[in-house]
Amino acid sequence: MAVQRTFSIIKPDATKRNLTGAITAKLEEAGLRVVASKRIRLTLEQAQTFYAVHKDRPFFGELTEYMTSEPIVVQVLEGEDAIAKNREVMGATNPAEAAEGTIRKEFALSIGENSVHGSDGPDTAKEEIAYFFSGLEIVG
Ligand code: DAT
Ligand code: MG
Repeated sequence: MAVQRTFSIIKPDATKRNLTGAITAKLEEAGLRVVASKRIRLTLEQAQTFYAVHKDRPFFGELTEYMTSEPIVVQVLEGEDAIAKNREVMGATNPAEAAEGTIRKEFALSIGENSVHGSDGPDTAKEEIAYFFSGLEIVG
C-alpha cells in the first residue's frame, strides 16, 4: 500500500475536554503524520454540507447541531495506508463496540459524541480534504 492522505476531525466533545493533544498523540503513535491542522468553528450550513450523505438519517439534526456546538480541529493525516490506519485507531462508531486502545474506546462519550471523524475511503478523503484545506496549507 502506498503513502496516502486522509482527513480527520477532532470533534466538539474532545476539544471541549482539552483532548486535542491526547488524540493527536494517538494518531502519531499509530504512524500517521499531521501535515495540516487548524482549529475552526463550523457553521450549521458547513456541517450540513459536510455530512450531506447522512441528510435522511434520523440523527442528522442532532449531528449537525452538535458539530457546531464547540470548535473542532480539522487535520490532514499522511502515512502508509493512512485511510484504513486512521479508521483502525479511531475504533468503531459506537464507543461501546470500539476495541481496546482505540481513540473512541478511550475518549468517546456516546455514539454521537464520539470524539473523531475519519474519511472512509480514497474518494471521500480527497473530497473532505479539499473542502477544508487549500493545497498551500498542506505541507508534507
Ligand atoms: P463514522 O463517524 O464512524 O464514519 P458514520 O459515518 O456512520 O460513522 O456516521 C457519522 C456520524 O454520525 C457518527 O460519527 C456519529 C453520528 N451517528 C452515526 N450513527 C448514529 C446514531 N445511530 N445515533 C446518533 N448519531 C449517530
Ligand atoms: Mg463516516
